[in-house]
Amino acid sequence: MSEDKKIKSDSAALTSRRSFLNTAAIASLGGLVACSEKPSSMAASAAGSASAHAQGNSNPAHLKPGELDEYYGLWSGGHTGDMRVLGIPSGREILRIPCFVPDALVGWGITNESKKVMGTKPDGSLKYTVADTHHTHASYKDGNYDGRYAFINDKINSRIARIRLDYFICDKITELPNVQGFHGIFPDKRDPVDPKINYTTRVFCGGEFSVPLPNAGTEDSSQYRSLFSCVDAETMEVRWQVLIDGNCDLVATSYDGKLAATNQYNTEMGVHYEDMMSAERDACLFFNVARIEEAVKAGKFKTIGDSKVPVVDGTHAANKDPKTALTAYVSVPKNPHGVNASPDGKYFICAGKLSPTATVIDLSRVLDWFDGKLEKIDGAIVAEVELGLGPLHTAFDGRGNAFTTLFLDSQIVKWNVAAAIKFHSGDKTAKYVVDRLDVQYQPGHLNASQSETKAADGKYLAVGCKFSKDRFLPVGPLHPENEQLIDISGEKMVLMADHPVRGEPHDFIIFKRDLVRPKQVYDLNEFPLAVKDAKDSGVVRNGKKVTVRLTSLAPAFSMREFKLKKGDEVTLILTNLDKIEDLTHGFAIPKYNINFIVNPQETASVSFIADKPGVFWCYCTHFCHALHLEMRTRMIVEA
Ligand code: RUQ
Ligand code: CUA
Ligand code: CA
Repeated sequence: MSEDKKIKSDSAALTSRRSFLNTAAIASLGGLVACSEKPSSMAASAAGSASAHAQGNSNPAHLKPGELDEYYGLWSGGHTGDMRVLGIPSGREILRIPCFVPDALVGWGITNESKKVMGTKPDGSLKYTVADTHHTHASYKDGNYDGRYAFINDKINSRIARIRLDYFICDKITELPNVQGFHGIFPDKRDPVDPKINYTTRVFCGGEFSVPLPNAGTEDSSQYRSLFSCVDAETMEVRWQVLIDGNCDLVATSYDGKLAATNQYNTEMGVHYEDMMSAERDACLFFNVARIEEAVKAGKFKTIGDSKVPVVDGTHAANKDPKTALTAYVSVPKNPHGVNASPDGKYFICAGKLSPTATVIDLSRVLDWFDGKLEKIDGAIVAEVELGLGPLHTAFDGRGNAFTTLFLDSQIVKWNVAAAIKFHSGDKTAKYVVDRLDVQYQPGHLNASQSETKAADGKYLAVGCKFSKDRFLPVGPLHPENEQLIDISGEKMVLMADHPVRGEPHDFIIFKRDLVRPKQVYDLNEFPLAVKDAKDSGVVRNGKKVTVRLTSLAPAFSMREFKLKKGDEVTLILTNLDKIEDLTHGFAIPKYNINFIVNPQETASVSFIADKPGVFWCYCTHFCHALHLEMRTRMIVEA
């Protein structure tokens, strides 16, 4: 089929499917998904793998043993509550980084150090043990990743976690006050005012669900509101919040630091989903960061409940005059999902979800509106073009093309942004759809290599397919998800690989491996409790409070046994004195529900009551040495 004919038939199909979408079918999206078996997808998948095979052994997704990947991928784990690190293009999972929920491998949620990061109740137990991570994005410098941090959200308990990208560990978690359903997250890319600050200092967080403020449990939904929050990237404290009309969903930030935005699917502020779909248009809500911070400085804020965080007024009513407005509501079609910044710094793109369109918003015009130079804020819309059914998220190749997931169509559509703008401005000969590729099945997020940076390189596109159906061996009712990798270096997209992944990754970023400088050995001095010399080992008693100091050096712990008395309140500190890369030890105490690891030069501690008398073989759980099985110490608890 010639390119011309293909595009024509595509748009014909689009129109008919669009009218289908506008019928009551939309009221049962879930049903639509479950029964959308698509013979055309199967045919296309065969074609897709054929072209991958055509590449023969040169398929870059198939790395030879010992070969390293070119890119890192950071994946949010979904309701496993962790972050995952993948190598791209191989798709190999290299690490899971625990943050919000306990992790038995490393002892996250067991050690005192990890509990302190996670947050505890007054009795010392963990405040939360469930989480739902959706979005992860990394810190910037000069429009590219600087390898310092990644940030990730927990939708269930409205927490933001920071991951240090030197050790690939979580070092801070903050709970947002007065927010439920914290969903979108995005770091800023530079300061809106100070040109010297050309790196991330803020992280913006979108509150999706509206609640009474403060949350006194009222049923009257006219009292419910959502907040947009700004967290300090260094201190991880909440700097300010904005009270808004409607809700927040995903978040994007501009390359000049001046604007942040969130797409809004519930401008109706409905509490039932029918109400949330009642309006034909919703919005993309823009925040003028510099003005908000001026307002906070000038004391133009209130606080809510026990929270001390300043809250400025970003509602329609308080922001009618563009010259003083903190916020601007750009209208976009019905229940949009996803807002993404193009790597040229010019546009934010909202996908339609319940509308088959993408809306392209020109950021310079939004700034014009704030300056009183654009009469109507909707004048910032430079394109609103049809892409297909259920558009959700958009990625970029750095060559002017956008790639949008079509959830209902189970497709990725590649489209040209400049052509879409031309088409929208009246040139109906402008062909903006460049290519379509069926994916298996129902894609949510997608992202391309370096797509969220000025260095978008248009090589690989990963797609998170929410349903894998028939793509893998059946394993009972719970299917894995299917992460697919697509080669986007040419005009046509080529499917390279399928990977089953444990549920339920959402979003991810892919970046060049040389942008991070990971360290494999800790610095002893980072740990205030470090037992720096095996000679400092021992048991120190202060009444019932007992401190056990221990070191490890393959294949032995510094004490072969240690004695406690029943009822002792014990804190056991273990420093791994091994300096060799990859020499990690574990420490398990049978019947005391304790296991954790110490990496080279790391110190970790656990606290427990020695409530069970007996002999307990504390042993190394992490394979470290030929004498790994012999690596033990006796904990003797005297009755
Ligand atoms: S949302 S499938 Cu939680 Cu990222 Cu769009
Ligand atoms: Cu030390 Cu195994
Ligand atoms: Ca709506």
